[in-house]
Amino acid sequence: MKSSRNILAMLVVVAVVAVLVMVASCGKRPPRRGATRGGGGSDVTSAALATYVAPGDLDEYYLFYSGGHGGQVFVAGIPSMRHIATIPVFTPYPGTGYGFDDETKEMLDGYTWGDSHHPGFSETGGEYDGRWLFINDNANGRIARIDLRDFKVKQILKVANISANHGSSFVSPNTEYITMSTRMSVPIPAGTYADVDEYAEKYKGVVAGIEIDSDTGEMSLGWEVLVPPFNYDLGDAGKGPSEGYFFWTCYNSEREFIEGGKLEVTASQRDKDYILMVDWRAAAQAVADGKADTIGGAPVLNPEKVSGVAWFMPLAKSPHGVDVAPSGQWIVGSGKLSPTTTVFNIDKIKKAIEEEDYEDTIDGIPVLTYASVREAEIPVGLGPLHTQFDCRGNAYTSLFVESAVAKWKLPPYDDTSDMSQYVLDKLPVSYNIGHLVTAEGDSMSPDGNYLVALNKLSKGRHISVGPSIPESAQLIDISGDKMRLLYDAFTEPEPHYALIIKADKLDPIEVYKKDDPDWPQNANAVWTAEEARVERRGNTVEVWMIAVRSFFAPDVIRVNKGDTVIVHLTNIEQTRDELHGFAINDYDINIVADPGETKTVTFTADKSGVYAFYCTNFCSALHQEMQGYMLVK
Ligand code: K7E
Ligand code: CUA
Repeated sequence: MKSSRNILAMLVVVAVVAVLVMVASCGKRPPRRGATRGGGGSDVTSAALATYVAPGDLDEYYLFYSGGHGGQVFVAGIPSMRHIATIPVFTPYPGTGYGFDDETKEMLDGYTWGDSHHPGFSETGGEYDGRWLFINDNANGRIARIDLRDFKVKQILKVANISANHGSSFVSPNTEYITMSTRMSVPIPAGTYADVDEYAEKYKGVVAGIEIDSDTGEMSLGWEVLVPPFNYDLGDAGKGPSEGYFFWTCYNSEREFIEGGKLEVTASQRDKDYILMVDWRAAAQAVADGKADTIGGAPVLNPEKVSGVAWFMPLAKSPHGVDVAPSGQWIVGSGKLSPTTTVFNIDKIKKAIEEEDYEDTIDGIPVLTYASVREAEIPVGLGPLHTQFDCRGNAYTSLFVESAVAKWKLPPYDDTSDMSQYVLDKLPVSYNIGHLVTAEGDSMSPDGNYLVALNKLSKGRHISVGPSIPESAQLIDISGDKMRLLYDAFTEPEPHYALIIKADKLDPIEVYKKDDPDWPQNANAVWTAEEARVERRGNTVEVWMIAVRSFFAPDVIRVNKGDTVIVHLTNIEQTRDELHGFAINDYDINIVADPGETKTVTFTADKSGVYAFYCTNFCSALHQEMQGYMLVK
């Protein structure tokens, strides 16, 4: 009797601790003051209180949202939703001089745009570590790395054989690899010709793992896997029990492109498409063992010859998102043309692989038996696209067709007779939601509390700006049983995915300190007017220039028409936000140097005459006087 009471007491303690741990892992709930019963406030005042960040106060989270075909990343604060920065990535941006100086121009490599879709944070132990933000270019097979110490792009990597990199940038829990994948299959290597009527045989899909240097973040190609000519869509990285796997959805498993046949029709004939699964450790090992073919200079594994690397799992019709739950146990896939979301169980997947429980094989890739790997199908609603998670065991799926967010409970389920009982709430959004994101929702310990719905249309919810209207981003409180709409924000074209990170996880620098070992000195930096100079070597004129409130030294550059001119501009300020720009009129040049930064621009003086240069960044009361002349004889 006594011992059973002790056991009961122990169980109670364990339960209480478990609840505390669960609650502790959730972030701070948004204030609900106005909403409390008897509080006297309306829904509107309660929402206003929850999002109001008083002048001078700071937001709790950063929101990093992709700029789509604008090629940028936008930064906002949560809960205010105030836009605070634009990080140019694949597109020149004169506001920060990006794409005008030699270094960033070389990174852009002649491209003037990209299509940024999915930001991915670097992780340590499945948690956002605040070091780097990666983002894919859906147009040109590229991926970029932003350094979160200074919010600037440090590398853009173009990868062979990847055509339209959409299923990217999903990061493994310790940032060993990041996903890339082909959305529109083409013949490989690049430059190979084959007509679309040879699509099924000659066109190829490729998925890749990009290896990350854990000290520097430097990206390089690790491995590629040759896959059938489907369209590889979204991806995610396994974690916990599913760590070591990458997942990608794919559509057009009909593997055809019929001229004039409308892909939307031809790619929607089969009942099921697939999730592709790659064991990235096995892929890396196979490449190390010399099992890869070289195509377009890249190591490519062919599943017809190398087994144990890739598998398919069937998934209902034309899937879009695949999202791994925080525990890593559940893999959630949604088919755009199916009103359900499917939950797969990693234990069942591993068992099916071990027992070779296959229902088919496609181009050497085994297809796991659907009934063996599926855990449940949840009737979430129409047009399910993407799923995010909170800290309380719930999932949130965006419903494009229904323009709503569905909140549902993750497994386990006690009663599977009617799965609709596990759809807990639905909130309409305005309108046609694509992605959605929860606070730290891709980590192993989401904060929950806030969700941002990234909608494709905002019609009528703002004063009119003509035929092209902004997209809308709606902030939603998910800390209670019912979701609560807090705020409408609007964005430039066109956010796809976004990520939310706790503000205190980032500690950006304020200036590039002169003797900071973390930021190696630029070889062409000069810090005094005495060191500043102009040197001529044959037809090359090289200028080492300083910028400081409120002058340039030197302030006259004399060259001959046809000379190559190299200007190294060092902003010698060590005060926060004291930026200087350097623009040469009619030469299409505008570089901007942050405090302590050196930028180089190289150009040909191809027009004779007198050209003024000036500081483009308002820096002092005498900013207008900060100017000089380039004399071209
Ligand atoms: Cu759904 Cu490119 Cu992630 Cu757009 S994608 S919504
Ligand atoms: Cu320097 Cu304006």
